[in-house]
Amino acid sequence: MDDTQIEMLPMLGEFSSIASQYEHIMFYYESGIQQIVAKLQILNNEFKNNHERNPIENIKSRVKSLDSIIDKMKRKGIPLTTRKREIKDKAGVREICPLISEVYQVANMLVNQADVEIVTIKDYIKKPKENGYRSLHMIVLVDVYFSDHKDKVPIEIQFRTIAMNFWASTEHQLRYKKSRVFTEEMQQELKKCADIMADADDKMQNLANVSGIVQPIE
Ligand code: 0O2
Repeated sequence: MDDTQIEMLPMLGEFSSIASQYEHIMFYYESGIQQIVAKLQILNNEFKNNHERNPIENIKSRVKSLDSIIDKMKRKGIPLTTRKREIKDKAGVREICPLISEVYQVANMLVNQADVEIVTIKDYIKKPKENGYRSLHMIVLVDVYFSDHKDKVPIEIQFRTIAMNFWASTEHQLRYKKSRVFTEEMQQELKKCADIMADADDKMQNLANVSGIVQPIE
């Protein structure tokens, strides 16, 4: 099934047909997610075998719900009738590491694999968003073998530390809660919290470097 099918969103009046398209296409994205998650788990286990510690704290994944796709298209002013692949994070994997060096280490190990192709990289760790959001984002194409053909399935991977994830999860809830109060002051407070998280990440990284448990970031 082709990725463009979900993009050929008819008008909202034809919602039921979109919903059935979505059901079909979920399987395609879930297969890609399974591939990426398996790769990350193998890297984590190998690392544990060789170094007696895990660089990955947690792996989460999801196929974006149809409601979220439509919400995001509205938010970005993308017409629901577009045929372009405007929403690139329909399938997402979030990989959480204790340390910043491990975020980059795991990301490099993954994209060095022959069946994983980088489409885009956005490094919000080196260049955080204005609101303080930090994470390393990649969209990759991963090979998936089906019964009679191979497809390259696009997956968005967000690599973060535990501290970055703590901030982003809480900020997401505050910002997107339907009955929300989200003032300018709250935004400023959140930015301060993001700075505290960034400082904690740096300090933890320094401690880990000094202790010799990880290689310093170049
Ligand atoms: P959800 O509900 O988490 O899925 P592009 O895809 O390049 O056209 P986009 O989508 O803005 O532009 O890309 P970007 O910046 O890489 O962000 C994609 C996802 O990163 C978001 O998906 C969030 O998951 C996360 N993200 C980005 N910025 C922020 C932020 O400021 N705070 C938090 N908490 N998360 C952020 P969705 O669909 O917006 O949300």
